[in-house]
Amino acid sequence: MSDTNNQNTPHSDLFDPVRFGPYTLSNRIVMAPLTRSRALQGDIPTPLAVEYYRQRASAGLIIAEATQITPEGKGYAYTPGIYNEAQVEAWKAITSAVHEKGGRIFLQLWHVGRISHPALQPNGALPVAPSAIKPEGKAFTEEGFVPYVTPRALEAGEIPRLVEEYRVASKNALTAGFDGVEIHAANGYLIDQFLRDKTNHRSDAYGGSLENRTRLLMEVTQAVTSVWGADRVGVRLSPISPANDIGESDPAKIFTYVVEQLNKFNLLYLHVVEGATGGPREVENGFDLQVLRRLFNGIYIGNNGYDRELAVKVREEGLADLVAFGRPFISNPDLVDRLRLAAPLNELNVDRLYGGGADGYTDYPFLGDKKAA
Ligand code: 8OZ
Repeated sequence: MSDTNNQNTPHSDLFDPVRFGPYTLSNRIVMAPLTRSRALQGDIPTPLAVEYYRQRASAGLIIAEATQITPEGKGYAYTPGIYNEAQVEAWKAITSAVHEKGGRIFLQLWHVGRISHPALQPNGALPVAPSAIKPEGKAFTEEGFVPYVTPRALEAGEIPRLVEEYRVASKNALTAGFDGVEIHAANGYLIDQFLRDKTNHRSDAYGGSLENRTRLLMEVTQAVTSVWGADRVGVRLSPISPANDIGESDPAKIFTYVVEQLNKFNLLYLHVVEGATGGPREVENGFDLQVLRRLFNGIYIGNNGYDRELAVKVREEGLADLVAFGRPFISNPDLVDRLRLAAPLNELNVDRLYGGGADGYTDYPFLGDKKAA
């Protein structure tokens, strides 16, 4: 075998096996966690998700879609949960299907905090948050889009229950056959709301200083690693993203501190949304995220706006260990083959991202498939 795939595509180690904690991944290409809003009543993953993830099992690693750890952690219609047995059983079918295809799959543990609405909450309660500050924007409910409300500030005495919910969800993920878990600390959801001074105005042990704002993430990481061991746990951050009306006066300072603190756990990986989530990689008032990569003592996964060229380049330059692709994985179940061969990609059907059934979910063609009539 030569070290080229064809004349035009010099070898990249993106396509080579790589050690990943206790695992060997078949390549360095990660399927990013992607909300698809197709779960059944009771926040149970749809049987269609078995086929969806099986189709994408050639990713070196799949990070399954954000999944609420508790009913209060839900912020969008039809997202799946990992807080009861029926959900665990449904996830088992998914992890088995991926494993049968030789893939690896982690679960992303999610609590949305204030990015929710009473229509999505048990007993129509207010969403919870570090502080009672209303986000700009609208929630996606079963009745359509409705403006966010002012959330209820969590009492300090409730935080142990919250951390316990992360621990139980972590155990459930283990029972469900996942290979590991990712703590969702990005994109303006609950943990990110605690980290940042725009959303955290607390005056107790969970607000104010860098240490206090980072405390919830530390406690959650402690709980999750107590179940999994640090070598099967990652954390996702989006340090310079404005997603979900989040904001911070000094992102470089808090996120440098966060990574220093995370280093104490010797986690498997750090997964960074580079830029504005789903948007430009360069943002105003950003900072050089390579600072975090250099500081972190585990594997660095880069994400956001990657194409083949950029992924190959960051590997050549050593700027990321693994590269996560989001939207390209929705429309290309065989994305790894297509990138390896520098083949054209299927177009994304943006009208079928959220909600619905197989359409725009499990019906994207593989290379060599006959086009549907
Ligand atoms: C898009 C739509 C709904 C949720 C995230 C979990 O931003 C999400 C999400 C993205 O992390």
